[in-house]
Amino acid sequence: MPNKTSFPVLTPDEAAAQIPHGATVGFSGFTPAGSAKAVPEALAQRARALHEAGEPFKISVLTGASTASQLDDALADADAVSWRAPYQSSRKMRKDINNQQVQFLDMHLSHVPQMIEFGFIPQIDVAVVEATDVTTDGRVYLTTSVGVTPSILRHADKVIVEVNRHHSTRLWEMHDIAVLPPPPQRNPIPIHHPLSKMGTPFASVNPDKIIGIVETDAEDGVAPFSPPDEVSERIAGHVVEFLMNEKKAGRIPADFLPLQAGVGNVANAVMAGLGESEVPPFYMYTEVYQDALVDLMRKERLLGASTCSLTLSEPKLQEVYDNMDFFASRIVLRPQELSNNPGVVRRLGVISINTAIEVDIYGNVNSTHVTGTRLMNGIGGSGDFTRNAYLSMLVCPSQAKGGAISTVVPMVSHVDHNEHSVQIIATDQGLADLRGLGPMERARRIIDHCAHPKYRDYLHRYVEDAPMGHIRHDLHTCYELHRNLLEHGTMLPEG
Ligand code: 0RQ
Repeated sequence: MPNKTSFPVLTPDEAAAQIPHGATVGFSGFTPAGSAKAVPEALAQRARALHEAGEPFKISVLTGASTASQLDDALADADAVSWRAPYQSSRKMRKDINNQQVQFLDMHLSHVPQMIEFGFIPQIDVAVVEATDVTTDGRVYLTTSVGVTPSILRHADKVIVEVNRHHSTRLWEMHDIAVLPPPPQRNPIPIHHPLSKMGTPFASVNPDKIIGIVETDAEDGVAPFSPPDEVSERIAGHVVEFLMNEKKAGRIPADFLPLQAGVGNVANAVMAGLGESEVPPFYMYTEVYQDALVDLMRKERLLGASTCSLTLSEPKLQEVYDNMDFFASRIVLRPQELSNNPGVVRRLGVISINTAIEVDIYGNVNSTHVTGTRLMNGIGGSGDFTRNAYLSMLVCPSQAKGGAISTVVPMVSHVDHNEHSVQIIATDQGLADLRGLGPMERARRIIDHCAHPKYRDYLHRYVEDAPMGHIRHDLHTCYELHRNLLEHGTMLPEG
């Protein structure tokens, strides 16, 4: 085991006092897992006190992905953020981004480490990272996520380590950490199997940059999943049936292919459904390891997983910690540049399953912006996987907001994944396999298989009435449903 630390021990307030107004701060965290907690919470309090005294205090916040409530929620609630990247899921932060109070960079998660390495985003003044331990020679043993932390540690001017005693000190057994050299010195990445390892079990930092450690025992605070609702179960059913048929047809090999699944209840339902299906035991090459996977692994339905984070509710995380002899060799935790690496995703033949906000009749997908303007969370890793997967699937309920919204529309109001990358769309209504289809066939299949029956006639009429072209669109009416929604609160006012 690593040596004990001998860095100054700071209180969260003392650590927060080291971060000045205007600083760019790189925090650990990929989902709530492994997120810095004590220092950002203290920083939020400091910001409030400064604001009350009439002084400005705002920082730029860079993380791996979304974070624990002590970070994004707390800092947004204190109006302490001016710039944010690359992904978030906090209600208050979202509101501030949509009001232009916070500038937000919506980035592919696999790009973030190299953007830091190339110097394309602001210089990081302070890194605040969570670890189980840090040694005097600069080995930082990370907790439940790796995210972008190795690059933040390399590039920050000063470093604060939150040493969190809540986590298993055996987590390092799962970690596989490497930072890729700049091009053209990049050799092929030696990951040929989801469980291949290529790096070290710790992140490295120049110990002279460490200004102190903060001791904590805070939980990640991942919310447990509610049991899947009927709509999620129906979507999951279509996905599982499709994958079984692909295997029978020989398009998925007998020992299956690694899976990636996004976050949320639909993804959790799909994974639970796969566990109960006749799909053979499989591996995952994914970015988020969530609750359903613990049971699947214990039943040996899931043989192993490469991931960027252990995003587990507290009981599930404890189950993993209590059984580290079993789990440690079956899970690999990597930086997001490797967990989401496009080349590795293509090489391993990953099957990706991510969630959409809306899809259009030609297969373009909006995952991030409601009515093309209001950010929800961000693209996250969905593009890293969708563009490069062996089979790229996008799923969503056929309607949102109690039926006021059709998630199948003539033209998406924002594009995250385009028709060239999206192969399969599934909703509670059914599944559209778009492989090998031209635009008109795609439109008919998506409308008939995925749109809610209430919206099908409208969508068919739209295509038939649209001016001729390779892709038929009527630029006068392609956003009629969205306009109706904005003006009347529903997409089909008469329906
Ligand atoms: O609104 O929160 O007010 O109830 O969007 O929708 O159906 O609960 O689904 O939680 O899985 O989120 C795409 C946002 C789906 C998410 C998205 C409203 C709906 C609800 C949430 P309420 P659901 P989910 C791995 C991969 C991009 C990043 C990604 C996401 C809320 O999955 O952010 O995939 N994906 N990362 O009512 C208006 C529509 C709507 C709509 C849904 N068409 N119009 N509102 N909603 N469709 C993770 C990482 O990368 C770390």
